[in-house]
Amino acid sequence: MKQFEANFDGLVGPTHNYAGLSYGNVASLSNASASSSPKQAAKQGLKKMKALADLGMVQGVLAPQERPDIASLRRLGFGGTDANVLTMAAKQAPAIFQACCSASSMWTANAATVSPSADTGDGKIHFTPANLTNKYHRSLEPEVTGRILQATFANKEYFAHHTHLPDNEHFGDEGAANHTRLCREYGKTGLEIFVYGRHAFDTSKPAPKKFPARQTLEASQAVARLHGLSDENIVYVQQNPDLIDQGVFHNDVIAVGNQNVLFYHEQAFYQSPQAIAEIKQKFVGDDLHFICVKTDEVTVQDAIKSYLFNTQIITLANGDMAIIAPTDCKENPAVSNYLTNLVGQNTPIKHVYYHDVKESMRNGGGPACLRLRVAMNEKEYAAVNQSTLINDSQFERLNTWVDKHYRDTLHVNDLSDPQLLIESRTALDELTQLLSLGSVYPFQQV
Ligand code: SUG
Repeated sequence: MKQFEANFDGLVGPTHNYAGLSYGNVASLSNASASSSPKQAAKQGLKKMKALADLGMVQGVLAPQERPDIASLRRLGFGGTDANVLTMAAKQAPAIFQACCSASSMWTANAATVSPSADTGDGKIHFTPANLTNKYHRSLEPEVTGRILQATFANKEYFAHHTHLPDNEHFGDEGAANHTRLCREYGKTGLEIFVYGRHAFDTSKPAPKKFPARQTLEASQAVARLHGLSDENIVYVQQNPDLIDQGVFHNDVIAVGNQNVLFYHEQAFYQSPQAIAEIKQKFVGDDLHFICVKTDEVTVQDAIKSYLFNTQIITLANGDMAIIAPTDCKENPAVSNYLTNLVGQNTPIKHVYYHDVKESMRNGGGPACLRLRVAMNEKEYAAVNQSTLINDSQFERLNTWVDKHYRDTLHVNDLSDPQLLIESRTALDELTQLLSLGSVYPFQQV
């Protein structure tokens, strides 16, 4: 049976803006209060999805969330009409209000951790939505994310959905952004690498001093248990705490893997030699490529600015691998040189394709943040909600939908405009029909 990896990208929502909400994420902080373009952002994302579909990849789309999140604001005591909730919250608690307007669900690498059927105890594909407890704006996502995932992967014969982990920092879970799977073939049992930032229940262990470690070891272990993974197919690796303090807020900002390739910065992991030795020892197969980028080739600062490691490594139909990189990598001389040399080396990576996803990059989200990987076989593919898959006609429909509903520019001061809420709900209502999702949003359930 054919086996492959599908990418499900987050569709950028109509309230995409720069509010500086993510302490520890350099781009988010430095672009706070800049004007955004929700229309351009959504189109840049769709263009990347279409390009991957055109390369022969299976490409899906995950719907955005309902924002402004009126239900969360009501829970915090803002009442009256929806327009009143918006005005009062924006005036009395602007930071909380902005958090409730974020389009951050676009970064679907943080939507969930996914284990393919070849790895799990019951032979189903398992999904655990990430609880994203470290940032209030992101902690609003998991429930609706769970509903969207269930509407996208609805068939219970093939897909198992878990509730997100307890909403507590001890179990802080950021999903696939801190999870990489290595394998010989997508349909064969793989090695699931869980990268965590700190130990929640043992504070004597190393941890960053300045910026938060969003993922805990205990959360990663809980996800592995829920998915029924075997110990011999798991490696837990601690992220280098010094790098978290420099702005590497997720592992996918400094490392990425695909099949038999692990592409990472030499400073990515705490006790790196031990981690690499364990990966080598547990990986089934002998053709494993460790592509380790040295600091004198690309500094950590250049890696963070360009998002060299927030690239997608994909396997093309002819078996070659390609890197999907943000144009920011091309604009950085050290990184661009590195990539040009890399494709000429003796590794499976033979091509680099650059994509402009700058609207997302300004909030610290590169190509890899925008996608959730789901390795699957033909039967599982047939069981996916087919309206969520990108082909020429669905791409056209979604582009037209963006043109119809999205604003060209948006500033944080526009977020309390009651008209934006109406526009956003109208757009999402139509989207649930385009993607055959049913009623996944709170406003559809009242
Ligand atoms: O969680 N930025 C996101 C970026 C997520 C990137 N994802 C991965 N690395 N997988 C975050 O920090 C910024 C929103 C704002 O500031 O308006 C934000 O949420």
